[in-house]
Amino acid sequence: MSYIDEVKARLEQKNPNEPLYHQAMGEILNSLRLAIDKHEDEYRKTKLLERLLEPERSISFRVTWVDDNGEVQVNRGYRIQFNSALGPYKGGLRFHPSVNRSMLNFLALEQTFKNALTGQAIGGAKGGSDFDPKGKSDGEIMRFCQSFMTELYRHIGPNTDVPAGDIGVGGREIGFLYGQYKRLTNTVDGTLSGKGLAYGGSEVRTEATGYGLVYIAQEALEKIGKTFRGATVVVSGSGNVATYAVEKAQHLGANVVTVSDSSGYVYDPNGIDVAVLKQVKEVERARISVYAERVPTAVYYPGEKVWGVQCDIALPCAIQNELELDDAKKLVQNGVIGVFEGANMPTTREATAYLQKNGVVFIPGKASNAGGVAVSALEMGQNASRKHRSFEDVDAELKEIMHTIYTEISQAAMDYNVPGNFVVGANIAGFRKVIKAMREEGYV
Ligand code: NDP
Ligand code: 2IT
Repeated sequence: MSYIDEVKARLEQKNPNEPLYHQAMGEILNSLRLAIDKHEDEYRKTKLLERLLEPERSISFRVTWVDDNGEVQVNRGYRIQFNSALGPYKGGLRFHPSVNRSMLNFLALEQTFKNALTGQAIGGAKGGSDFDPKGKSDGEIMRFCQSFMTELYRHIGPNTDVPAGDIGVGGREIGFLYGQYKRLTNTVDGTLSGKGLAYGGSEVRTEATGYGLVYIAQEALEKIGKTFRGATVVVSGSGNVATYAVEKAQHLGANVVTVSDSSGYVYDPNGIDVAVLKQVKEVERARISVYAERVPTAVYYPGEKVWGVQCDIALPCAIQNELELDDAKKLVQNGVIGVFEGANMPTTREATAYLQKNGVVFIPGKASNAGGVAVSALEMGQNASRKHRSFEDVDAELKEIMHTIYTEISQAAMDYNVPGNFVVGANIAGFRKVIKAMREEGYV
């Protein structure tokens, strides 16, 4: 059996009931075959893959809080500090009822490769809780965040681990978490990115993931003589990543016709009105169906996904495994040219393979959504130097970072004779950086 297959079998056995982790690990290992086979003996001897795929530290903890009815609630909190070879642990926090160890192992592993691709000195981590923020009052959110941080604070710090947002964790939650961190540590050191501009946040962090996604997609499209200008674009999700992907695609002249949430999707042939979208989702925290009640040209399709809508470009920006094989078939049938992942692992492996086989340009999330964490690292730099950079300055650097990522993943794919296969390119380019540091830092 090859070293890769041996490691894969052993890790699946060691992490039973972790399908998302198996999926993320499987995709990475499959891509790495070309890079590893040449060094199989050395890597086997130094147990390189076993080390790479075992998180350095996994923390899980009790989070108790009192709801508005005076009832005690108990949730589970996590932080997976996956790999610090390149720098302090860095990655978001997800608050969603589906959160479990498998999901966070998958996300922390992806984050390790993604952070390497940004070219910044940051390791990989992820955390969160099975807490469901939907329908909770501001007071409940605050008390939950304070209780969560009452345990987490001892494990993080500006040179140790810097958490940020992810699903269910945006500016409001980061504010509550950071306030409690400061109270407990009596330090103002910036730990946590995605902070408000009034207290150490960076310009462009809110926009960074969606904007970065569209920047890298535009570059890939230009290489094949296409562009966002005049293109019809389908976006899934209506949270942070989706909203700013819609906004930037529109800046570039696209007609974005959908957004969605877990209840259904909205189709607006006139193009999504971003001001209404922000009002409904960011201010009112309402369901996306409310958008269709406000905008006369929009139609709401309950319980359906966006992938059947005719488009040139698709941007999955909601959640893992939201774009399945049947969805990929519909997209190809409708003539899609490019699929660029805003979410983490939104496309199943079967769907990815189908899109690639049918000549669709496909960039995986660990490369295409890296703009968010990249600007988080710029926020860390601003906090360390106590300098505030302008919107234009940070935006220009974000664009440059996305360009460098595109160049590196293209080159890595070419090095292994699979030009245009950005899945292989991203995994190999990320792997090379992480293992170089791991080998130089010794075996522990
Ligand atoms: P948000 O919480 O702001 O938004 C999440 C969106 O996805 C909501 O519209 C939500 O709808 C929708 N959604 C959640 N579950 C499902 C589901 N089962 N089916 C369909 N839609 C669903 O999160 P973000 O925008 O921050 O994150 C979106 C994705 O992008 C995630 O995969 C995240 O890991 C990834 N990402 C985020 C980054 C960031 O900077 N925020 C950076 C890089 C990647 P509902 O309200 O109904 O739950
Ligand atoms: O998946 C991700 O890259 C994020 N949720 C952002 C992480 C960060 O540290 O900004």
